[in-house]
Amino acid sequence: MENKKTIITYGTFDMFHIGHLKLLQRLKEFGDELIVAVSTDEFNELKGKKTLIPYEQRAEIVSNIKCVNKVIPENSWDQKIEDVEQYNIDIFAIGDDWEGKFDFLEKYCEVVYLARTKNVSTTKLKKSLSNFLSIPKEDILNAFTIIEQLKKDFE
Ligand code: C2G
Repeated sequence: MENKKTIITYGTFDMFHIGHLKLLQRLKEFGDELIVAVSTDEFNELKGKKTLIPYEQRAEIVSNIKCVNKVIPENSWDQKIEDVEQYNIDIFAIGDDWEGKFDFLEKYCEVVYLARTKNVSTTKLKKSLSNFLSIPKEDILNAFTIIEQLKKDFE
């Protein structure tokens, strides 16, 4: 395809959620090919980020997202310039939680920071999961008993 536009983004994509999906879908609208560099487990340790889902599964999920054309591993902070050159990248894009952090790439390609999707994050998902799991089992059982009783009362 003549003057095909290629976009690249980087991320952990742990517990894949709607915020990740909306970002990737918006990125694909910028061009024709979307490459996603998924942070390896080792690199996440460097980032100080604890992930629930191992790299292989995170990479497989992202590579099966309709708008994603290619997944590569993100092993270090320093691979972006090399990736931009190797894959003939036209646009580097990432969520605006990184605003300004990757402006050095402007010498090699367009740099775009996109607004994050509000009210969803892997951290929030983990928190609600741990809140739910911390409810004592007897309280959950009691709730079910009450619901069953209410259903009988209203029969
Ligand atoms: N994101 C978003 N909306 C959310 C959550 C995340 O748009 N509610 C975006 C982030 O801004 C990022 C991408 O989804 O562009 C992936 O988010 P993370 O998995 O948290 O990625 P991060 O750990 O920030 O890794 O070299 C760059 C780093 O690897 C980025």
